[in-house]
Amino acid sequence: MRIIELNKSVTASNDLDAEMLRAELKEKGICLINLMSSPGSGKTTLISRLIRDMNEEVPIAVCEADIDSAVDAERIEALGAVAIQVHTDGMCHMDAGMTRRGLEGMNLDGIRLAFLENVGNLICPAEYDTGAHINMMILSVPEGDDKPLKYPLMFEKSDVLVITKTDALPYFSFDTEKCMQRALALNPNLKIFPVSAKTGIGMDALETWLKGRST
Ligand SMILES: Nc1nc2c(ncn2[C@@H]2O[C@H](COP(=O)(O)OP(=O)(O)O)[C@@H](O)[C@H]2O)c(=O)[nH]1
Ligand SMILES: [Mg+2]
Repeated sequence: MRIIELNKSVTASNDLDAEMLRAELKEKGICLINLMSSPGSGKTTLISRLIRDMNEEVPIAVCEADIDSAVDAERIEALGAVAIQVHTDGMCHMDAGMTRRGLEGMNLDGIRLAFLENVGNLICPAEYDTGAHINMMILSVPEGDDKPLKYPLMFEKSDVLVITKTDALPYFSFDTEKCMQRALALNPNLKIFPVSAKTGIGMDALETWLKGRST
């Protein structure tokens, strides 16, 4: 009986693919950010705000990963940034090979910051190295401050946590301090930015940090 350990071998080669992609992008002066969160937490809205605020100074490209549709890539392209949509054939995450194919579909000349908007969920994307230089996750206020307790791997694997929709804080019992403590207990190196992509509050600090990483 022959048994193929698909999970293990796929992950092993994915880690190598990811290292190669990371090195190649660095060589080209491109910083790749893997943006992960639940569906509807505000990934496309955050990227859109960053494009409006930063694209002239720091040219941005976006690879949108979804099971279906092209609405997100269309939203990004309408803002004047380079964009591509990839469909994951039903898969709930992006790996390094898929990310490479998405990036290869775009003209990256002059691009300094590339976003991968990963498939929306807090579980599978945390398990795969995409080749990104920065893993960024979003937790939005309506989702609740207990999410670090329920999805610890995502918080452990992320370099940056953006707590978004802070304009909605008056309407939800979301304890920002408690949420930050829970996240930092899992990952003491986590950088945390509370923002509202709608009103712009808190975006300055995130954008200054991103500019520092894209040089
Ligand atoms: N109030 C508020 N709504 C937001 C904010 N960011 C996103 N949204 C809304 O949340 C919904 C989902 O946003 P979207 O960016 O499409 O989420 P995605 O599925 O993670 O890409 C939309 O109705 C947005 O207008 C925010 O900072 N504040
Ligand atoms: Mg989206």
